[in-house]
Amino acid sequence: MESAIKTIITTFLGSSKGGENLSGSSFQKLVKNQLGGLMEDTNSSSAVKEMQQGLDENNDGKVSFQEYLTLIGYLANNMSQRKTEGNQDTS
Ligand SMILES: [Ca+2]
Repeated sequence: MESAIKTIITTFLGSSKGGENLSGSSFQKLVKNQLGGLMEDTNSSSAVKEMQQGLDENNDGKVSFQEYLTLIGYLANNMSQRKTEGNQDTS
């Protein structure tokens, strides 16, 4: 559990180069490289951009750590629902 939380943080900081926000292109790269197995359309720049706009609560064009956690929470929720339904995801 601790290592999972650390991974969430280091993945963000690695992509933001230690900054507080991910730029649009950093977010594209993170989603494509790290979340391709969990999400569809990660190779579509326009789909990822749309997702980024959905997460961008303060509309500054960047993804803050808080906004990034919204995505993680959404993905975790999705995965948990799939497991509850009995469709075990082998990835
Ligand atoms: Ca933002």
